[in-house]
Parts: sequence; C-alpha cells; structure tokens
Amino acid sequence: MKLKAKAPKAKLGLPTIVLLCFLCFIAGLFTSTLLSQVSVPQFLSGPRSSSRILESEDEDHRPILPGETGESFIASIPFQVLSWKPRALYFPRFATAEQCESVIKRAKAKLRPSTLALRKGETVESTKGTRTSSGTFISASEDETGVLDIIEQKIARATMLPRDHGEAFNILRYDIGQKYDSHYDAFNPDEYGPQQSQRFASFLLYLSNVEEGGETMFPFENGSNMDIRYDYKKCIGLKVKPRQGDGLLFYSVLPNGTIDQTSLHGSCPVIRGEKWVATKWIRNQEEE
Ligand SMILES: O=C(O)CCC(=O)C(=O)O
Repeated sequence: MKLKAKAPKAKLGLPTIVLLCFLCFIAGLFTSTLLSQVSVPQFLSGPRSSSRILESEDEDHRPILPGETGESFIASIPFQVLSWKPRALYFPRFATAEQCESVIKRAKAKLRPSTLALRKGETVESTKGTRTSSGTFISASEDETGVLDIIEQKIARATMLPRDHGEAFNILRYDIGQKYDSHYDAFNPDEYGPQQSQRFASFLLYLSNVEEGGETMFPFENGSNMDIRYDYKKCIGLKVKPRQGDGLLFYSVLPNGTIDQTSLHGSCPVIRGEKWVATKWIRNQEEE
C-alpha cells in the first residue's frame, strides 16, 4: 500500500494576518509619497504654482459671513483700468443686449433736445451747438420692466457708491453729426456758483454700437494737451469706442475733494450709425 505523501498545511493565525496588513499599508504609504515627489512637475511644485492651484479651487471663492448691509455672494464684475488720470474704468459686457434694447425702447418716445447747465454769463444762445444730442431722464423706479433697477444695483456694486447718490438715468441718442463738446461733469463753484452737492463720478452704459465715431474722449488724459490752447470741439486724447452693453466709469473729483482737471471729456461726433448711451451721474451726497 502506497502512502500518499501529504503536503503540510500552512496555517496563518490572526496575529500574522494583522501584521501582514500593517506591513502592506506601510509599504503603500511609502510608495505613494515617493511617487508624488518624483512625478509632480517642477512648475507645479513651487510657491507660485501652489497659489495657482488654490486660486482655481472653489474653497477660495466662498463667501464669508457678511455684515448687515452686505451680500451673501461673491460678485464678479470684470473691469479694466483705462486710466489713472482721470480715474477711469471700463466694464466689458456690463449689461445684456436685451437690457440695452429695453432701455432704448423705453426712452425713444420721450426724447427732447439735450440741455446744458449754464456758467455765469452764458446763455442758451451762446452755448448753442455744444451739446446736440437728444435725451430724457428716467429713474429706475419709473421703469416698470425692472431693467434700470438691475443696472442701477450693479453700478452701485461696481462703484461702491450708494444708489441714493445717483441722479436719474439720462438716456441719450446721438444721430449723425451730433456730439457733446469737452466739458466737466463736476461744477466749479467759481464758474457755476455755490453747489449743494457735486457730481462725483459718472457711469456711462453704452446701449448701442456705433459704426463710426461717437467715442467718449478724454483730451487731458495723463496731463496731455493741457499746456496748449486746446480747442474744446476737438476730438482727441483717450477715446473709448461705444459697444453695446459695455460700461465706462470715471471720477470727476479727486480723493482730496477737488475737481480732477484731467476728467474733461466729451462725445465725438457720430460719423456713421447712431449712438445710444445711458449716463448716471453720482453725487457726493444723497439725492433728494
Ligand atoms: O456720450 C458720451 O460719450 C459722453 C456723455 C457725457 O459726457 C455726459 O453725459 O456727461
């Protein structure tokens, strides 16, 4: 009788299994640490890249608990600094095409020839031709569509100037050849007499594209042309081409409270097409 040789059975006890698991865990940990050090490219491992990674994470853009008058969300309003002298910012796509068309529709039936604030000694006759557009004033509360309300709120966020400091929107239309010669929005008391409050900043929302001409111009930007006898009808300096929905903000008053001489601006004549713009003048005091 042949006896079958029996292979001895390896028996693993619980302590051995636990020890083996532990060893596997340690080995895995070691390998992953080694791999992460080897495989992260150089450009991702420096301090700049780690901030880049953080920037793209939502964690970084989470709103924090606001104050009683604050907002519970992070607003994103892209802008470009166009100039420091005057302080001018450009806001691409500030409003939608539909919002712009709605404002134009609302204003169309109410247009009248634009008027001017007169300096001491000036008359309607002597200033004829300075501002040849037509326009109308519409406040946000008058606009039952709610569009001006949305735009006004956004302007207040972008400027951090309270809504109740703003005048009603002045909706303007310039036809071919129409323009606004260079002027200041702030009123110099020496020229206009004592002022209750001052136009501090201006926000222009372009409601239409213009085929040619119609730029908003700043002839004294960065001090240029200030030392020559500048002809106020000339369209020179920094020019902003109107594009439907874009916004332009500039400050007429310096942080020290005096009028910024470089904030002189105007509208170049429209050469082709038609220009529509909504101007919001924002004062240094609450509007009555
Ligand atoms: O129409 C523009 O581009 C400028 C308007 C303007 O200067 C104003 O409303 O004070």
